[in-house]
Amino acid sequence: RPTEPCFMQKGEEKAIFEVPDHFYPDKYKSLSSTLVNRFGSDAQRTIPVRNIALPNLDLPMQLPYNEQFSLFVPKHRQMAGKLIDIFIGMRDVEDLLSVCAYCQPRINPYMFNYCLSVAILHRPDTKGLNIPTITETFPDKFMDPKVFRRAREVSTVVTSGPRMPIVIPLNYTASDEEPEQRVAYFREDIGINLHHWHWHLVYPFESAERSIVAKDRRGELLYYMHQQIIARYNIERFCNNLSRVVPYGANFREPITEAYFPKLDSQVASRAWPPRFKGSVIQDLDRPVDQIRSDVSEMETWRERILQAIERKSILLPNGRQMPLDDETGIDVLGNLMESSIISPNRPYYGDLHNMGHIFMSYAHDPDHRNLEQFGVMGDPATTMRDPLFYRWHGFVDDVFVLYKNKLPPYGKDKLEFPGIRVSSIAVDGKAGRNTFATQWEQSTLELGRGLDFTPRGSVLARFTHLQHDEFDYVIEVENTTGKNAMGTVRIFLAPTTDEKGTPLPFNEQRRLMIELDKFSQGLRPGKNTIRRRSVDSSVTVPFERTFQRQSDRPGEPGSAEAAEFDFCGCGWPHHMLLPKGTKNGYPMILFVMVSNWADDGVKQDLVGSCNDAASYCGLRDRLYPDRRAMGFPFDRPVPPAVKRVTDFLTPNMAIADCKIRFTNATRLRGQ
Ligand code: CUO
Repeated sequence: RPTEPCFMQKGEEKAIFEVPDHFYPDKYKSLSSTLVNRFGSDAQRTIPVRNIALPNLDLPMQLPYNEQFSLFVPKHRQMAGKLIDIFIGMRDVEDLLSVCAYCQPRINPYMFNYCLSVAILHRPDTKGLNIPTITETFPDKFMDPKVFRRAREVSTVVTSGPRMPIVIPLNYTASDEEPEQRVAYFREDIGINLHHWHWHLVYPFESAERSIVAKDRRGELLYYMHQQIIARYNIERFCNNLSRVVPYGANFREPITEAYFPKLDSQVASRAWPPRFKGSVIQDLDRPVDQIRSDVSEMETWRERILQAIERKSILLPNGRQMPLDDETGIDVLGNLMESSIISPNRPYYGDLHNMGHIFMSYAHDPDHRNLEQFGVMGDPATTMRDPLFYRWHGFVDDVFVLYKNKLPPYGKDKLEFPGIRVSSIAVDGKAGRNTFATQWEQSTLELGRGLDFTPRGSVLARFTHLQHDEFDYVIEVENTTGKNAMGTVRIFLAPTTDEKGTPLPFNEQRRLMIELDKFSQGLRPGKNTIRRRSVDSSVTVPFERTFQRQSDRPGEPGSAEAAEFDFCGCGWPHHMLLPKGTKNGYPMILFVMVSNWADDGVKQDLVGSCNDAASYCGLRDRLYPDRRAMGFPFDRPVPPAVKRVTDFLTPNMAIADCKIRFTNATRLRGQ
């Protein structure tokens, strides 16, 4: 916190950091003893901070303390890259602590938090260290600011003992007149926004330490994780009588139909996040304050060059040579090129299309800073998924990747089949009945106390409503006729059966709407095998506790029951959003399963100590992506013209089942 550089609390114990005098910024120097008294009066422990030689912070300090910070702004990215390198480069944890004590009152808090989180994730000596989730440190990025006013009231009235949770309403950013509001529960879901922020934390764009950026199949995972978001959002739209997302990006000069009024306040910048009005058009940017000067035509040039590379299946390298995009790794190269990160193979030529897209859209309301406004929600990975435009932009980005994928040959039977293995059926078994998924609303409680800077201190609970489903089991019957033990990879997907008009989906469209629910390896004995798999074990999701809570150091409060580490393990789609909402009458879907040959998929590596429960969208920490097949396999490639329906696609090692998602418009309280 800005005014308490030397305070921390662990359990019931309070401790104070003893920092060398010159660590205090000039403005606090005369107050140092007052601060120590204010924050340290009830401290039981004093932690001395090492007096180290201080690094040069000129670059990261160029961002004013009370400004917004965005990973998408190139200048901010460079500043953050420098600070990450400083944090990573500290000799040991004690030195890291010292440099943090020095930086914390000087460096923009958003940037400080981001860079320290990246460093903690990547330093060998801090792996597994708990840090508070960003909903706790910066709750202002995730919820209606009215909550904070009420929190202040509550904490003034109830100065000790338990406090009543503050209830955050669902759907508070627009009225029912706005059709897009029907999917606000998805866009504004706290867990979904946390997942996205966390993903970009695990996959930073910039660092002198190349290995932090150049993770295994990073570009491909950027493609796949965002592709899955768009597929999930489109199904969510179908369930709410909305048509598919209309991609935005083929014509940057067209007005953007969707408005968005975020109703978020930045507590650090003391400003409301700016809205975007209906009919906005992105414009040339000239914002000296952010060191951004870029014309829309630049985006058009990058886009055309990328499209040309796809057309030729080959990219231009800085040395003037061409590098072919091959069938296996081409998607990874394209992901890095389009994102782009420092591992783009040719940034000077192909530019920074996706990141700058976020930037142009986030400044549509004040492209030349004449109104002294900051970026809108599109400019921050923690908030961008709130905006309908995010899905239009990533819909376009996905279409570009698909142009490339469509150049690849369809998978032949040799790639799809698993000789000797037959899947006879898949079914869903749960409380709602066979092949029926049940969804409803649920209210959960979050701790906001750490992100709120007022006294009396203590717990501040917020109660919010989100989608939830009843847990269920998959039951899969597999026959192994090879006469010996076999090892398979079980891949489970879910897709709608009809489009927004109720017309049956051709398979070539349906495959783009296949959402991954689970993937796991499975031993198969000779003969009949019945596989039962619990929905909570999904390889896509992380449990609720891990999405929201760090390991509680305050017994009796949320998070204390299940120790949840907040580091790489926090990345994962929130489990409460595993399934689309469905409809009252039961939204028809098909459930798909494939058992592929592990000999062709498996990656032999030691998984001890890695968080491997949400690897599908997040990968594994310090490991290879645990599946050798293309991400999205077997649906990532086009199919032969003869394959019109999913039934034409099936090989003996695949099965489908018709199922329904039945939504009940009722709210239950978590844990009841
Ligand atoms: Cu995640 Cu555009 O990459 O938001």
